[in-house]
Amino acid sequence: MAAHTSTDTKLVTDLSQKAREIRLNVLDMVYTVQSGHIGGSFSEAELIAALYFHILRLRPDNPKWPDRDRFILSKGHACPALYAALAMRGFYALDELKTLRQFGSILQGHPVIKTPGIDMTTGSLGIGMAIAVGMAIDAKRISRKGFDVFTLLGDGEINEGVVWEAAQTANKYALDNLVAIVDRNRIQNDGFSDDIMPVEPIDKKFEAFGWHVLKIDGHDMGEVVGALESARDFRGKPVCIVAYTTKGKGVSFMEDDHYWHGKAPSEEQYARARSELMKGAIQ
Ligand SMILES: Cc1ncc(C[n+]2csc(CCOP(=O)(O)OP(=O)(O)O)c2C)c(N)n1
Repeated sequence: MAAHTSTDTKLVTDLSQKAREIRLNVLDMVYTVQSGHIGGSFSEAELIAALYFHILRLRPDNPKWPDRDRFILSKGHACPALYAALAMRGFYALDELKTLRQFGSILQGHPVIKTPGIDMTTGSLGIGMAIAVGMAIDAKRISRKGFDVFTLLGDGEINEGVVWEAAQTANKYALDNLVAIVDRNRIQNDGFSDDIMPVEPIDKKFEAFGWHVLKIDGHDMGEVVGALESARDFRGKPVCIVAYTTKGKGVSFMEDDHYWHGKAPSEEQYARARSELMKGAIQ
């Protein structure tokens, strides 16, 4: 489905391993504090791994480096995966992950800009996309710093009207430094996205708004890398990547079940989930 699939097998294998580590860290942190969003963190794990370990130009020792690429997790509730990736990249110690959602922690329940590596506060669905458009306008027309901007949205999130206001603004300014990824895991917090508010055809909608669209299997790391590289290099239009994923990916009893949108596992569920992730039982 992707524009091209990466043939760099070592890169793809290494990034897949990072995605697995991200899932393990997410599981550990949500279990430890008994709070947080697993389902949407697991569906985005390959996307986050490819962004943070391959695509984004970042300096963990200088998180506010002005020329860095920007990433905005517009589906802000799924921050455990992002927090794990930032710790793994060295923005802060892995030990911080144990403080998820605790009073005074740098790792709040939704991303806040004070956290090293977080480019924007999000959590109110839709606003991340609008802010990404503003940052992309800055990079192209105001500061002209030339960085790229990536944002990740949920398929439930794109019900929000502000997403489409932002999409048409990106078209107006031909923001070819902007990539919006839709995590098409088909599930929101309490049911199937298409029952709550049908979102298809996502590809045709973005095309009608003037975007170039790629469709990928969001768990196939070759396709993820290929699409992100193509999107970054594409010129003339903003790019939307529709990534078909599975909510709760990697743990059999969490997959495709909205229960796991924001619930923490029991001791027995944690042990089972960890063992499945360690074995890579589900690829
Ligand atoms: C403006 C706004 N409305 C409602 C919510 C509550 N909310 C949090 S997560 C969520 C479901 C999001 O579903 P989706 O975008 O598909 O995310 P994913 O399945 O990838 O976790 C909702 C409605 C919110 N955070 N912001």
